[in-house]
Amino acid sequence: MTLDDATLGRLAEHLETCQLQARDTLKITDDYPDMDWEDAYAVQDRILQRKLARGARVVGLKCGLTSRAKIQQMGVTAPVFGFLVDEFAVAEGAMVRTAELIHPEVEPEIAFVLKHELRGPGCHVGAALAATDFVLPGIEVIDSRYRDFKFDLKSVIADNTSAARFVVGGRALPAADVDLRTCGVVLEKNGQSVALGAGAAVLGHPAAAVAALANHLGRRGHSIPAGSLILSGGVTKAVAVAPGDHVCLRVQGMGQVSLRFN
Ligand code: OOG
Ligand code: MG
Repeated sequence: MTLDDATLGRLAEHLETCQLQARDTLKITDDYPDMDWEDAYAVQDRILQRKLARGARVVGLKCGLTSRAKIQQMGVTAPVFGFLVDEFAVAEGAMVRTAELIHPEVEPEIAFVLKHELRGPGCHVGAALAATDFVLPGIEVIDSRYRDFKFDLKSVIADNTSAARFVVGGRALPAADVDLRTCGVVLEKNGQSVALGAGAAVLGHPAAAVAALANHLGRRGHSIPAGSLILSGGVTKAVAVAPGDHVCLRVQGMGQVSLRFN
């Protein structure tokens, strides 16, 4: 850790205020170039503490920057992890208000729901699949608080990995009933296919992202609780959305889930 308590608290307040007021900011490493990974996750934790103090509920966890497409799009090198609270959850087919967001983009993801706790280190695809109750399609709406989505890894971790909204839906399947590597993913915007891929784009197998999350939490003395919903990360690059857009994600064998933006 390089940052003191007061600074961590101030950065968390700043980034959360940007989120709540839909205002952008410059990346925080511009002012704190020496901040380390622990500092970055400590700022994220403090944002969560602020939300919990106001009555928020944690509804899940997310992995980000787990596909080559996302890594190339954002110019970064390693996966990142964040939290999902109830204020981010959107109902299937619902309207997302873009006025509450800065510059939203959508990502096609595979969501996991665990039936057992998963505790790292040492988790692998097999352990993640064994702990999985079912998988289903999910659209994540990311909205970096950083101007023009320009950030480095530490800044984006502190900003809860750009988490803003998400929806899951379609058809939930037991993980054993689908080959998550070859399973096709098609993201449509206003009826046109705008991004497509297969599950293997996410670390070779989307369950590898869940295992990486468990290993990340394990290093910090935590685990993924049973019942958790986990977004395993965008399969393709993210696609910008604007008022009037309708976005539909189709995942092979798992139906579709959609969102509208106004
Ligand atoms: C960071 C979050 C990336 C994903 O699925 O890869 C993410 C960003 O690109 O703003 O959620
Ligand atoms: Mg994502």
